[in-house]
Amino acid sequence: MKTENATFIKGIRGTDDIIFDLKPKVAFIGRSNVGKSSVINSLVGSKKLVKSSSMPGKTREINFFLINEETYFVDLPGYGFAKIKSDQREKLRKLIVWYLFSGEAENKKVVLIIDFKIGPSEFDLEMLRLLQENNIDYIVVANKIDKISKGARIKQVKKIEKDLGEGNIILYSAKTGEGRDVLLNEVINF
Ligand SMILES: Nc1nc2c(ncn2[C@@H]2O[C@H](COP(=O)(O)OP(=O)(O)O)[C@@H](O)[C@H]2O)c(=O)[nH]1
Ligand SMILES: [Mg+2]
Repeated sequence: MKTENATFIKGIRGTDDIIFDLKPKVAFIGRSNVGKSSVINSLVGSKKLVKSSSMPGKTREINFFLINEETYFVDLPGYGFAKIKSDQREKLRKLIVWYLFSGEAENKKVVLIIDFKIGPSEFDLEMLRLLQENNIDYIVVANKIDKISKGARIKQVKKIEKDLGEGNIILYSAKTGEGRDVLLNEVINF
């Protein structure tokens, strides 16, 4: 599928009219540097819609991108980044938890991005538990599969599924575009 139109709308740090907009909102979450911005860019076919940064933990706002005038892609700050001062980190954690779990933002879906090579971190597992407890519609994407040879992938998939306690993950590479059609299908017009 071609994504024709992707526009940055705004970044928010707390409640805002945009979260009451009833268009579907797909939030991309994961630890810093896992490739959230890159995944969004690869989905919309742009190298620069979302700034992908070599400086982890830089996104401090919740950024809204409108895709084809019908769906929001929502880039959340990364969690679990150790180099951010702990009061800042706590602020970001609260912002993420507010957006995902306060119930203010409606019509949400969450794409939880993990690193295929590293597997889920403790933060990822905690996030997964919260998504399940709060009955949020979510999917797990394992990004950076290009870093592992095809032959070694099945073993890694099994390990990740065991760690997550579930077997429904999308294998993805923002670098090569592998998995793009499968993920687009999940996030456009869900
Ligand atoms: N090899 C590889 N590198 C990736 C992939 N996705 C992202 N990266 C790299 O990982 C780093 C962090 O990406 P970024 O999108 O900024 O992560 P974010 O902090 O989660 O938004 C960058 O250097 C990207 O080029 C991927 O699928 N494969
Ligand atoms: Mg980012």
